[in-house]
Amino acid sequence: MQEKDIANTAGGGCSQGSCGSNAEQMSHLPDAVREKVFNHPCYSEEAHHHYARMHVAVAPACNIQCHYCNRKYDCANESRPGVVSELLTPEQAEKKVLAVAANIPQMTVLGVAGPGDPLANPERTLATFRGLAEKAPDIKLCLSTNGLALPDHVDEIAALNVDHVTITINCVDPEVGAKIYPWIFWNNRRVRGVKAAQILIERQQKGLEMLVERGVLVKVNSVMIPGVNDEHLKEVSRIVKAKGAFLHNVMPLIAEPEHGTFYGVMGQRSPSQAELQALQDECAGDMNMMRHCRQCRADAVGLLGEDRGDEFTLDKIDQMEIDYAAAMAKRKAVHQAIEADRDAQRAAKARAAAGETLVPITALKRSAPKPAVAEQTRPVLMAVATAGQGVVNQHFGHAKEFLVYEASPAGVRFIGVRKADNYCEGGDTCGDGETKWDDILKALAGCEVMLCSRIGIGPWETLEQHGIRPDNEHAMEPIEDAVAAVYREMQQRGKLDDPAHSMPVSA
Ligand code: CLF
Ligand code: SF4
Repeated sequence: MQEKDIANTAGGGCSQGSCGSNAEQMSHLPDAVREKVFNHPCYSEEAHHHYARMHVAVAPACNIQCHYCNRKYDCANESRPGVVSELLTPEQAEKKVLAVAANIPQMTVLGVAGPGDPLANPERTLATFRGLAEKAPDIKLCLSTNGLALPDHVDEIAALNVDHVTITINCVDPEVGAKIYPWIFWNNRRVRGVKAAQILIERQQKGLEMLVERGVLVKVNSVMIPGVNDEHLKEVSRIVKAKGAFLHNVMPLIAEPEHGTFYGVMGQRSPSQAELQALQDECAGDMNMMRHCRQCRADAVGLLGEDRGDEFTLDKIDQMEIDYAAAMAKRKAVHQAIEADRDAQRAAKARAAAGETLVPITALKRSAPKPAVAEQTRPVLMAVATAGQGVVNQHFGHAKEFLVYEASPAGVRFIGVRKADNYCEGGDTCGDGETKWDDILKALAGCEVMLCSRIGIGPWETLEQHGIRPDNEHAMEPIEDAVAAVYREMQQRGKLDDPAHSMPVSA
């Protein structure tokens, strides 16, 4: 099979429109592709519950200007704007990666994603990869780029076994591109307007084709900018899939005046949750969609959604003695334990689906005491507080984000991530901390249930007053099983009869 065909096969098996690499969705992939994605937290939605990534900020310069970027901050193609990362030399980066790998054995992927464009700084980026390919061969290498310089470096990227490349492609039409990119720096001069966008688009498409030809998995990131490229992104999705991209990650524009970006200052609005989800669903007909992106900073460390960078500052790393051979053995053992755990979760899910235990959402109609009518089978959004491992295992008060799932008779599907500041600072009296209810309620908009491992009386009552039912009965259960079980309970209690609850996602 040609490499291009291998990448394209990923598109066929994703019935729910999420990343096509969950357990059952991975089964159809060729072994070579499955090996590349099974423990990559961005390329596999399931893996992101178990495995961590880290970024090293070695690439300060950029060769284009995006209207959503302020050069003081990290590259907004892969990161939230408004955060600044600590710039490292390739040698410092190498040291940091070895330190993190030894201390966080779940870390499987090293990405270079900024703070500028990694391929506008090719010496620094490729030197980092070269050092790590030799010293830490068990770590997957990953790269994120705007694509302008990509065709010049594809051969070296492939030679260094960089298996995953993200290209940010916001348009395939130069007229649209001219509204996003005021200029590019090309062949030692600044090019502006439609011409600039045309060159950038051609280089991105050529880079995508070259990577696919060489068997490198390509993820495409797109920033959804309402009124500029939102409708157009459906065409982008179709085209990049046809060229062999593995995954499409449509991210919301984040534009605030205080970030000092062109869009922020001009009042360009961001998409709502509902708009983002609707576009992701429309693109999903043609393409595997990533819905669990956290828009990480360029020096992020840890599971997606957590940032343990403070544990690995240069001064702290200097104090660490690292025996990487011993660390690799430990990493291998930890990865085996994770895979055993994933296998057990899959087996439990298979048993449930076969009707042996609880939560067979496919059996919802079988087990419900009342005949199914339209209102009793409406979809329900549920938010989940989790700290990883794919289970409901976080206190409500500690959640900095919620994973949102939709349950319906068709099954449980992952919808996306909603960020929220945590409610309290820990301790046994969950609920005593400072309330950030505006943020939390915005994050939970449209959700009828919030599953967590624990919650205090005060926040319980507040959530109920806002029409969100807290549920801590399913602590430590696999998330999808827990969501399915709650849906079945709602159906059995007639809670799906009230169509007034079938509210759309807002915020
Ligand atoms: Fe980093 Fe990006 Fe590689 Fe992942 S992040 S370079 S593909 S290892 Fe992942 Fe972070 Fe989203 Fe990026 S969640 S911002 S998609
Ligand atoms: Fe900023 Fe990244 Fe765009 Fe460069 S590619 S202008 S760093 S957002």
